Formats: sequence, C-alpha cells, structure tokens
Amino acid sequence: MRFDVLTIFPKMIGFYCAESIIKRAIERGLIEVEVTNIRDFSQDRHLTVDDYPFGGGPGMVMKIEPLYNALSHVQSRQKHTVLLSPEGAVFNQAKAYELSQKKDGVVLICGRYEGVDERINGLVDEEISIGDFILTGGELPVLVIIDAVARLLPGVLGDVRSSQEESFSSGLLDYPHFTRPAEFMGERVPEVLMSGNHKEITKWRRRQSLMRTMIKRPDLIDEARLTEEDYKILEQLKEEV
Ligand code: 9D3
Repeated sequence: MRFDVLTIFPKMIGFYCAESIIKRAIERGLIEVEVTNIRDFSQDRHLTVDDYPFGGGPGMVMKIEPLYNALSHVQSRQKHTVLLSPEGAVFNQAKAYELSQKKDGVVLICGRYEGVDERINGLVDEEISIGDFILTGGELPVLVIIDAVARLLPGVLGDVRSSQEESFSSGLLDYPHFTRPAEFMGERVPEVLMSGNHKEITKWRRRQSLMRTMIKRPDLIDEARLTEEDYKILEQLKEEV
C-alpha cells in the first residue's frame, strides 16, 4: 500500500518512518511512504505556499495552487485523498481499517498556518482529525494514521494474531499482562495465571477485561459485543463495587 504525504515539512515524516516497524514494513515492500514537498510546487519566485487571508484577520492561509499542483503530481491513479484538519471527523480504529482497504493507496495532505484555502474541499474525499486538541500542523496526525493503518496490513506485524485478534475483538479493553518475576516489590502475579488451567485463565481474563472497561472506559460497554455470560458477569461486578 502506498501513502503519499503532501507537506511543507518533509523531514518530519521521514524521521518516524526510518525506525522500527514502519521501517521494516517499507524495507519488505509492504508499504511505501512517498513524501512530496508542497513548496516544490509553488509557481512564484519566492516559493510561497501561504498568503494573507481575504477579508483580513490574523494568521496566514495555505494557498490552493501549490496544493493543487502537488496533488496532480501524485494523483496519477484514482486515489483516496484525505485532508488532515482539526475540523475533520475524529479518527478511530474503524477508520484505520477502512483506509487499510484502499488498495490504490491514500494521499494525505498536511495543513499548516491558520488553515487551508477553503477550495481544497473540492480536491479531497474526506477530512480527518485525530482528536479535539490543537496542534501546529497535520504532520503528527499523518504519522498517527500511517502507523495505525500500516499495522493492519498483512505481514507488517511479526505476529499475525496480534492485529487480527484486535480487529475481530469484542471492543473491550485488554486483560492485564504479567511476565517474570512472579513477585515484584511484594506484588504477586495472580495465582490463576500460573495454574496451567487454561479454561480458568480464559475466564479470568474475560472478567478482567469487563471489569477494566467498566471502570476505565464505561463509554465502550454500549458498543462492545457481549455474550449473555458477559452481561451476567457485569451484573455481578456492579454488585461487588
Ligand atoms: C483558529 C482556528 N484553528 C482551527 C481550530 C485553526 C487551525 C489551528 C491548527 C488550523 C490548523 C491547525 C493545525 N492542525 C492540524 O492541521 C490538524 C489537527 C489538529 O490540530 N488537531 C487534531 N487533529 C488534527 S489533523 C490536522
């Protein structure tokens, strides 16, 4: 899968993709990250990419022509085009999965300054935000999206199970994990995990997942895929608290 990133800070994208799992995915040819400097597509002598807002007001606005030219350069095939913007729909795992299915790849445009000329809307398929907080630009959000999408692609993670288990998972928080030593600063690993009784271990983990979700993220319970047994456990847990 190919990610085309349009930005005026190409190095910001490069450094993250040069390490760890994303680096390995690129080396194995599983993903391609092509960074295009929007400034290279500015037509004027000073290579400007921003200008004063019509109607006045603070800040600068990203010009539309360099963006249009850069887009034309990368959009040779029909490709899904995303503008990163604080006003976009908030990114989540479902959206990551949706983007991972775009076989022709995606074009990701990073905004900067106070915003992008409104006529960008005619050039993109959707706008995505990574949450309700203000950043200085779309570069970190693009990296967040590449990371979340790449790990869903076949072969990117070492263990195939890890990403599959999640995408088919119940929508609950994970159960707690332990490794050696069996005791650390007086805290012991739960006995059941060392019992070798896999049926009991599975039951315990499910119960822990339900309990943690109820306490840390009660908002997830409504959307979770729960069994009759799960609801019984939840009722039990509520009485215990
Ligand atoms: C003054 C109004 N601001 C919008 C709330 C203008 C503005 C501020 C910051 C426009 C762009 C930006 C830079 N942020 C992004 O480009 C961005 C972003 C973000 O700030 N938060 C969460 N997700 C994203 S995706 C792109």
